[in-house]
Amino acid sequence: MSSSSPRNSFRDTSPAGAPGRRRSRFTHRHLAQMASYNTTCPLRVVAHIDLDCFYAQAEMVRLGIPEDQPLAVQQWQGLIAVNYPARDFGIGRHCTVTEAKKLCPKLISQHVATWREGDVKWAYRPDAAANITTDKVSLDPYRLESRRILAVIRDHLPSHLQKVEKAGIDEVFVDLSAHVHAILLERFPELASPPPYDDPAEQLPMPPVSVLDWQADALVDLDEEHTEFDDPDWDDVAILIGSEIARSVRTAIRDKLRYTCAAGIAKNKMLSKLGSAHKKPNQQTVIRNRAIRHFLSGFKFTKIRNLGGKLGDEISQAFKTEQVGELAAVPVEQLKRKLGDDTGTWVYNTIRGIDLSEVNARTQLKSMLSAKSFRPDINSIDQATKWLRIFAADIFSRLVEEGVLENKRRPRAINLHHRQGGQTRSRQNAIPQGRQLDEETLFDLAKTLLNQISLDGHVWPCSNLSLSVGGFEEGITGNMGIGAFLIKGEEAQALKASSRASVAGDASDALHPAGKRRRIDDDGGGGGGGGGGIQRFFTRKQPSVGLGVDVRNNGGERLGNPPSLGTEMVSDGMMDSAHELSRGQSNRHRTPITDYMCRRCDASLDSSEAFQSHEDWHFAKDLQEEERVTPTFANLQSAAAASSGRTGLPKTGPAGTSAAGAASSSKRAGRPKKTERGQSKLNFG
Ligand code: DCP
Ligand code: CA
Ligand code: CA
Repeated sequence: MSSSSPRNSFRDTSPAGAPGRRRSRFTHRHLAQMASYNTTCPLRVVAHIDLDCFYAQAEMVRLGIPEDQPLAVQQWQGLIAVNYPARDFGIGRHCTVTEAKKLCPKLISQHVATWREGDVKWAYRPDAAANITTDKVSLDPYRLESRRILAVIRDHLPSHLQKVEKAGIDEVFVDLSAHVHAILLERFPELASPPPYDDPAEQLPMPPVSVLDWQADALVDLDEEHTEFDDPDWDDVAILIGSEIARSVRTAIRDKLRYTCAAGIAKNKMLSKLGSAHKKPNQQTVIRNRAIRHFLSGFKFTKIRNLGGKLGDEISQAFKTEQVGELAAVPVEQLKRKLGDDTGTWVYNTIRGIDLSEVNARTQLKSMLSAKSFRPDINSIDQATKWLRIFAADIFSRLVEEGVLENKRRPRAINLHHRQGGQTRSRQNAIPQGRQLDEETLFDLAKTLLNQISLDGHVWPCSNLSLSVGGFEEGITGNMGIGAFLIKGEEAQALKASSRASVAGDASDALHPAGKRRRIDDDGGGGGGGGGGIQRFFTRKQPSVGLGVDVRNNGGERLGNPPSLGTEMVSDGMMDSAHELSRGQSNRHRTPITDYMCRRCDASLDSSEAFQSHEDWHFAKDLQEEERVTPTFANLQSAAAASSGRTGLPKTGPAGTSAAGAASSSKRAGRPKKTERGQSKLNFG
């Protein structure tokens, strides 16, 4: 709670509301809206904080490596993170270890930790890179660091004034509005007095400041019609306070854990995310409202959250441009004609920097997944069982982190997903409640599921197995009645249904991008879209329970396979016990979810942004491999590239508009068959 009043950075104060002074553009109502995180509030302040070269920093911190030493994180022969000193040598994620070492012989190339059969825990192993067939990557070290960082962020912000959304393994959105509001009232007591005539529509006095000290922040230039000599209004002051808070959060992370990060501060998520990527590493960028147009006009719209991928391609083809500046000249009617009403409106607003999506304070983990793609395929139940042992150990150790031994949280369902070429099969079962969960139980359950799948016959060779648990029960304490351990009727039915065969046979299923399989939450569209959001493009059978079965979209494609743990399939997440308890109260038997699964490597991403960046990575890798075709993968390239159009669909657009993507969904059918690429690609969070 150290930062509720970051250092004051205003100069040249004069009495507020002095005679003859102009009034603010903002009203008392606007000011009040800040306190309630109203997403339409024009004084809203959102920060996006993203760790610099995260996995690489995690290794540097762990190994005590000096900051100027080039280092990359290796997974098999590829690199998955590269620190900034190494980037100076031209090394990037596209490099192989050999190429990178050529560019910089003193590069430290640290392999990720792996699980190995027979060992009880993951470990950093000198020979991991040579053991792709026997080892399985563990990202636990990064998850743990991610969790520590989140804890620092949350500890640093006043508990009653924080709204933090974990948006990926190394990034968060923070809605700072209520916090900034409190600081505004503290610093400018005149704001606390009631509005004249008690009318909230009355304008505020102008801020009693004419110069704001932005310290070391990268300030985006103002739109043409504004100048730095214009007096700042309250939105500038609010964003300045937001940037002070962001800076103090970054300092806390640095001081306590030795990590650096970048931040973007603006009035919404989309802009703050673009801001954090603007200047890296270890810097923050402020996008004042008066600078939004100028800032966005230089971007390709495909860089904007949710505007990449297929939708971005469609737009650039339809309007023959990739530039925001040029697309902004297109009238909304024309956008609607080409893209449909909802998508057209959504795009129109988005490229103008309008994004009313909420910062969603969910920070908990919803499920856990442990998976392996096999190269070569495996051929027997014995081989598969060995992997199940590792998966069970992997998941159990993460459950212990989550407090399963103390009965803080425990999963209620387990799912095994099996892939054979283009065919996927999955089985799900309830995890017996009421007694201590242990690794052996998980292993036994997994074996049972495997046996059920084997009954289908013809299940070998197998190219991928993944085990997941989900349906977490929250905050179970010692004195709860037996009811707490029972699955409610509706859920039980769903579970029963889903433990019957759920075989998805067609090749297109194997290609289904995660966004399409995303389960639909029934919380009324927390992202701000009410019933009109992305939900409209899907139907579902189980209205409220995260243990649903198959879901088909309106095109008749299968959406729900696997892992049928419903919406609770986010594999990486963080837990905060206080927060969790409060959620646990209202959501004892169900937690709202968003879920993006990558069908290429079984990564589970917990936000569309994370999914998008993940897909970007696959895409870049595909391109790179096209240039460096190895005989083994030669036949996979074009299909992989062709299927890399992403579907991390935007959730909801501004009020009343619904998600983009409708226009493109009809064109997604019938993609070419793609083969799994194996874990050498990536194992993401
Ligand atoms: N990651 C990965 N594969 C990707 C993208 C990311 O394995 N395609 C992992 C490694 C990264 C971490 O996730 O360290 C965070 O991803 P970022 O995209 O935020 O990239 P970095 O943090 O590495 O770099 P930057 O400093 O550009 O944010
Ligand atoms: Ca990062
Ligand atoms: Ca990131």
